[in-house]
Amino acid sequence: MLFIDIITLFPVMFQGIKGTSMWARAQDMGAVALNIWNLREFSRSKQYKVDAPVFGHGPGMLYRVEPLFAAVEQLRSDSSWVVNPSPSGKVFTHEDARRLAHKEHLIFLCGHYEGIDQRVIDSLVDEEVSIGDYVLTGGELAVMVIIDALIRFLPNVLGDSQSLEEESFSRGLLEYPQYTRPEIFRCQRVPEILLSGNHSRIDKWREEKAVEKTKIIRPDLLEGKGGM
Ligand code: 6GU
Repeated sequence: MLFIDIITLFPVMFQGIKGTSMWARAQDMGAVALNIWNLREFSRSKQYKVDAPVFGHGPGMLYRVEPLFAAVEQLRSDSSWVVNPSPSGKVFTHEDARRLAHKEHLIFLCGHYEGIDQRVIDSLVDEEVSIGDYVLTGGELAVMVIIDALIRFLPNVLGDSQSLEEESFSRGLLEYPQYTRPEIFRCQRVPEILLSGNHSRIDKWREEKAVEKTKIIRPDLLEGKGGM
């Protein structure tokens, strides 16, 4: 069982996803235990203030250190791994999802405004992760993306274990095109070969299509594979 604690000022953002689809399934089967904590409840100041202006000059508010220290120090144990989502972190990949899925306990911070006080990062955070080269208004969506990606690696969460192995990125290729019924829709036919029943020819066709697509859309994935 993987324990996940999320510290956020906007717990409501997680309510929908927590009870939906694979997230619900993973919790129901005991693969993951998710707890959402309101950062404000860890603030001891009268007005429950959790933010303050940045020292120096320029605009922006930061998360104060005290509530974050109180939260992490209450929740963590020796086996905890603290992740701070941030556009200045290392870009999150399929391999990071697999690696995080093998931890015992993950604690996610969700910064807003301009971010969090550097002392939190220096003393509490094990890893900073970005989900891509753009800026979100807060860490919650990034945390959802990260958890969604890692949940797929928890044992038995995906019904058909093949779908994990065959997918894009495990093989370093984008996914080949797939079709279902009907065979003809608005004059567009399903490629004949997929109806042939010939598994080895279908596998070969899928591989070719995957390489073709990867060359056009993500040539960087083929670098170093002798595929260019
Ligand atoms: Cl992890 N957080 C925020 N706020 N923006 C991002 C991000 C994370 N990754 C990309 N942009």
